[in-house]
Amino acid sequence: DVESQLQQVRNKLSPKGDVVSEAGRRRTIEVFGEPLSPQQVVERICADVERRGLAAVLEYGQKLDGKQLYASTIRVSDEELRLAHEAADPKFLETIRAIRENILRFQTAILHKDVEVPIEHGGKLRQRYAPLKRVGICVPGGAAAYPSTVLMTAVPALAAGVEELVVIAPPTPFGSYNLDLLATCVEIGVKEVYRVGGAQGVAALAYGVEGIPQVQKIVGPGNLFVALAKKHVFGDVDIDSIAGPSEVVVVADTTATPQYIAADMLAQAEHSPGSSVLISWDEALIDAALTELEKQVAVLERCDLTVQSLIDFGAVILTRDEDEACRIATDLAPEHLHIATKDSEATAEKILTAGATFLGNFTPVAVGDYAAGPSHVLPTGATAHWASGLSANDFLRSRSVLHFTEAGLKEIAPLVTTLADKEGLTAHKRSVTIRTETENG
Ligand code: HSO
Ligand code: ZN
Repeated sequence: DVESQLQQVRNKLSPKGDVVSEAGRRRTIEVFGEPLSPQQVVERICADVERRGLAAVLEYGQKLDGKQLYASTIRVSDEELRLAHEAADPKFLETIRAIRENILRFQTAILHKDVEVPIEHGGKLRQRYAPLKRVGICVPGGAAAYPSTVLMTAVPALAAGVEELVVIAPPTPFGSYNLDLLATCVEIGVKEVYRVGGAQGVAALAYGVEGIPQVQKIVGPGNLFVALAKKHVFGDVDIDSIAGPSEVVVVADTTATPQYIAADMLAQAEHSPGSSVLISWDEALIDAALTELEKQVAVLERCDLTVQSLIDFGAVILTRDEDEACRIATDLAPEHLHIATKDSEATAEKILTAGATFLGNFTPVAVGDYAAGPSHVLPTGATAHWASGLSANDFLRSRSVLHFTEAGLKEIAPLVTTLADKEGLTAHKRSVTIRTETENG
């Protein structure tokens, strides 16, 4: 039946890696001489880093990442950063600068602005915004180097006015030993980079250790240990969302170009795991897209991985009509939604639950991944029902400012006193009436 088929697609679309999957949670790890769940391991690491500081961070780096670092080498030195920047291909740096400008322009435009609302009988209410001071960014370093992740997290923070940006990346060739990654940091103005990853890296940022002052918020993707550690330290610091593997839902009609659709689905599957779902009410379009998929995947560099990803996390859904397609896409709430229909703007209005929506024939998801302006850190695994992508506004705190005149207070006083009476808080009531009630009433 339809519901059970849909559930199958939901499962495919939400692999969530091992972050929340049964298999991931049930796994046991022998780091502390006894089999423990990933969560227990992360809790122990975090507690240990909180208690013993840098010594614990360095020990876990040795034990888990197989890299012996010291208090003097855990921070990437200014000299190393300078050399990495010097060694970088000028064309690469030019690209980073151009993308930085794109992100800055968009993120600055969407920043919350201070708001002032007048009080009718006197005074004003304000909402005021100020940037966080110090933010930590986790950059993964396992399967590949991701300068784009530095851009898509650090530049929104810069747009918000964050002064101190700290990058942590594991001590790997794709992590904090990656020259392109370091050059990107330099190019956009990140001066603090630490060779630490995993739960110990998150804990170091959250609690602060010798040489790595505490941050106020930790953002950025990571593996199971990073994700669990971010959850663990939330409350001591703020975090962004917990991102799972990348996903796309493509909604297409007969006007779509099968070649483009296949290319977009492959781009997502290439993340391996990456999930691609095609929804259409046009059977011929689906057939053409599938034929194209087979043709295009064969010549891909990462062909085997991509095919496996398609098998494990790919799906095609033939619906009765556009409305049904939109209902299903809404239910799936994908990280990326691509709409290739005759009137993509109109279709988009019917699917409001997506991290980012890409319209028409000339907006492949990859432009959002790399260069357009909105951050590519987006809600996955159907969390787009309630979560939003990372933006400059996530690096702002808001505070409200209230300023009543005497006349304004007189006007609102009865509302306060009635509720204070109800709650039995007489001192609250008195703090108002002492100001509003004169001798004669
Ligand atoms: N699609 C990923 C972002 C990314 N793609 C990085 C390529 N590099 C999550 O939105
Ligand atoms: Zn991508």
